[in-house]
Amino acid sequence: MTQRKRALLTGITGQDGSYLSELLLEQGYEVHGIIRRTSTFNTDRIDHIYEDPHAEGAQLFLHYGDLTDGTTLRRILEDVKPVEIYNLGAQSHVRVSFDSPEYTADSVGMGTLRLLEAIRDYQQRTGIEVRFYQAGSSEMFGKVQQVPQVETTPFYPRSPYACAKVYAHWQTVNYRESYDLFACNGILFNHESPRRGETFVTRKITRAVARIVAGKQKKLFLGNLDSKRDWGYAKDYVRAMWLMLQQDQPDDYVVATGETHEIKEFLDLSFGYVNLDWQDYVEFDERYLRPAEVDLLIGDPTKAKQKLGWEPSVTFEQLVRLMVEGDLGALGIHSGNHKPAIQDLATIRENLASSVS
Ligand code: NDP
Ligand code: GDR
Repeated sequence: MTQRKRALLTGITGQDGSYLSELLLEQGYEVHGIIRRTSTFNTDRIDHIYEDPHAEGAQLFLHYGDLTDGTTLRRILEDVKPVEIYNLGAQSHVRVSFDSPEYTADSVGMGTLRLLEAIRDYQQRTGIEVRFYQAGSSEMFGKVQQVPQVETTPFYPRSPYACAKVYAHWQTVNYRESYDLFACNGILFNHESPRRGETFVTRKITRAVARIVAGKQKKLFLGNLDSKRDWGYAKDYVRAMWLMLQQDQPDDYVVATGETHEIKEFLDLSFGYVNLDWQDYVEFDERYLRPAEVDLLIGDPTKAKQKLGWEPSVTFEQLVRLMVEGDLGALGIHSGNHKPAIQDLATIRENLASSVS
């Protein structure tokens, strides 16, 4: 019997960690994830694929650890003996990184270095090749210098988060060149899904749409609506991560749709989906502004298309619909198939009230 390939993920409880785990399990991997000890459960996104490790045939295993704790990372690596490691763990909120710059740098920047050091020693000692994926970000491009952004576009990070990601990016390149490590940087542009964290702008909007429809929320407070983002679907993007580690040579890749949209377009589509006008609900709150903003992101995924055979499968309109439907569904509101079936807010609320009473 051939042994299953073992993969180790940091950030398994996050949006991408959950989709990547599903993909790896489908591909026949044994999946190991590092989770943080928290006072309440934080495994919602992976509960549907988790099995009791005592159960015969269990393929998903969880280990307590933290990117700020190098000793534990080393111990987990020794125990699990993975052949692929995906470093997805991070304090990933750009606005929050201005409030907690030191912790952000520690988890994102130093965390990556701790993991790389552990892999270097493990690989040198055992002779086993470990392939490494680093979750890089379009935020590294920061201040617009060139559009669309490609792998060779210079970085100009504009937040503590982005500065820490640039550090992690170059450390990854350095370990590849210094120690012959199979290490890849994905430079991923924003990617979203119904599993997106609730405080990122897209999910904040679609969740508010559903809550407004359900009568649970009256207003939506947002910050800067002028920035533009290249938004794709998270499930497509984790496929690109996996493909990078299946190549003959390690390399760095931009993963993006090649289209950019304003936040106002996202608002138009998501509120429009339930026949509401966002201007009646959205209000400005300066607390959501950042001290420095990234105004325009648009990626050119040509290299990923040519070398990895990767393509995004979901359009911007489909992504918005998926997310609005996800949030409506979570509140028990079913909007019908792929069209704005919600005609009348009062009727929806009436139906909802009768379905829960
Ligand atoms: P999420 O914020 O959804 O998930 C982050 C994950 O990191 C969670 O599992 C979280 O655990 C874990 N984590 C946080 N701090 C630590 C720590 N100190 N040690 C170990 N784990 C930690 O992020 P996404 O899934 O959206 O993104 C995955 C990665 O890709 C991140 O590194 C992000 O910066 C990067 N990225 C994301 C993009 C996007 O658009 N989504 C685009 C480009 C890059 P917990 O559940 O306990 O909080
Ligand atoms: P971003 O995503 O900073 O691009 O980082 P986010 O959704 O937080 O912001 C996108 C844009 O929306 C503006 N904005 C608001 N943002 C939030 N979160 N909340 C608001 O109320 C709000 N109002 C306006 C922001 O100013 C910004 O211009 C995401 C994260 O997933 C990173 O980890 C990842 O690296 C990058 O995407 C690529």
